[in-house]
Amino acid sequence: MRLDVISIFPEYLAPLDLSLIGKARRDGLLDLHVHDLRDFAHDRHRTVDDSPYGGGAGMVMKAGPWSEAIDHVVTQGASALGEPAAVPTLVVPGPGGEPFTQQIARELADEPWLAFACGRYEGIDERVYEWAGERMPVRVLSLGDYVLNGGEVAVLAMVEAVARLLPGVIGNAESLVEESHEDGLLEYPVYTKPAEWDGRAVPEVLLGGNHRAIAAWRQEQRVQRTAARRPDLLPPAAAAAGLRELEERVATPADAPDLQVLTRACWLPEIARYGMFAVGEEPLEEVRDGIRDWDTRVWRKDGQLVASVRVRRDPDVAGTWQIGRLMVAPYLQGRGLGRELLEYAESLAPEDTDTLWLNTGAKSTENLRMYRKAGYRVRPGEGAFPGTVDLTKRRSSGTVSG
Ligand code: JD8
Repeated sequence: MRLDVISIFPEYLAPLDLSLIGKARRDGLLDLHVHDLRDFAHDRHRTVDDSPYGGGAGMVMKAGPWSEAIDHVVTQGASALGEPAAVPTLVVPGPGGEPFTQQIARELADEPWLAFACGRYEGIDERVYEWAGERMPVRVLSLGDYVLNGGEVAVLAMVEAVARLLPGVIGNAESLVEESHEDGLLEYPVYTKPAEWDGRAVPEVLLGGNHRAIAAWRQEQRVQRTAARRPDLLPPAAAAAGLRELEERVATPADAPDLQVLTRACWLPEIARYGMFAVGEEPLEEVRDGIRDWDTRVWRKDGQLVASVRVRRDPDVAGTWQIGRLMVAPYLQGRGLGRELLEYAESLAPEDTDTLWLNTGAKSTENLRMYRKAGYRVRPGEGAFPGTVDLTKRRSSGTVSG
């Protein structure tokens, strides 16, 4: 990739000689050229700015030097690329620009040639944007909702974000995959030696060598952190508005494949943490049997199955209403949908119900916390399945009580 940067402070871009970007330049993966705008101002003082028409504070950058500088970059670059008609995508950082994101970094990384125009003062004469737009693609991008004194810092960040996506720049491209903003989730916490530091231990799961467990723990950390720190990154509607926004239906055998997927996604942490394999490896036939034997409700968002719960009269205990397989898609967890599902499942209980029953992993801390908060009590002894506990709550007619 060819990169050209125009600035009145070319030395500001010196950090791009360092580290991985510097190495990528030396390895020929990146062809970066920095140009001094003042080289295109021909008066004695190499003036690139003047007072703003209409008055006001500060100075505005003149169109002349900019158009000459951009012309020079295009001519020099096209000849270097051996494509006389080639033009770069011109990126002009500005506080009013389109927010720069990982998605835009990916788009720019697919370009063969980028040119960056670093403004200063109060900005660049607006006619330069129009002039350039008639000659090449122009993207006005903002680094973030705060004010800098010029475009150089933004260009440093954008060049690094783009260049590190180029093949060969980052040693193991694998590490690019699990990064924040790559898939809309923030990164998981990282640790290194010593295992004990300042009386603080590294999470046990990371020391166990069980890669499935580690992957599940890390995914869960990513979802929780994103929900806590950047809920804006999570799909809005289904998360915020709750079940109401989702299409609810009684499940049919046709839902079995999607239900199997959701079940495995929801049981992965259980499997990882406690080896609760049974449910996580339920064959499709058994999923269909479950749909036949339970009143199973499913909720879809844009066709994707994102939540489910099933209920039935306890076949062995009259008056007991069983609630099971309460599931919320991992990316929607942590937003109260589970509690809503539970309340909904309770509301389906027939009039003659006196006890609400459910079952969960004996060590499923989050589930146990939610059920206890909803008034359920853990029954003594092992639950209906190995490694589980049963929980019940008395239901007096019309109302639900502990
Ligand atoms: C380019 C001149 C300074 C901006 C008067 C302060 C980006 N996220 C960002 N914040 N600020 C910039 C940015 C600021 C710039 C220039 C980018 C050129 N300035 C101006 C308008 C108000 N001064 C930016 N990307």
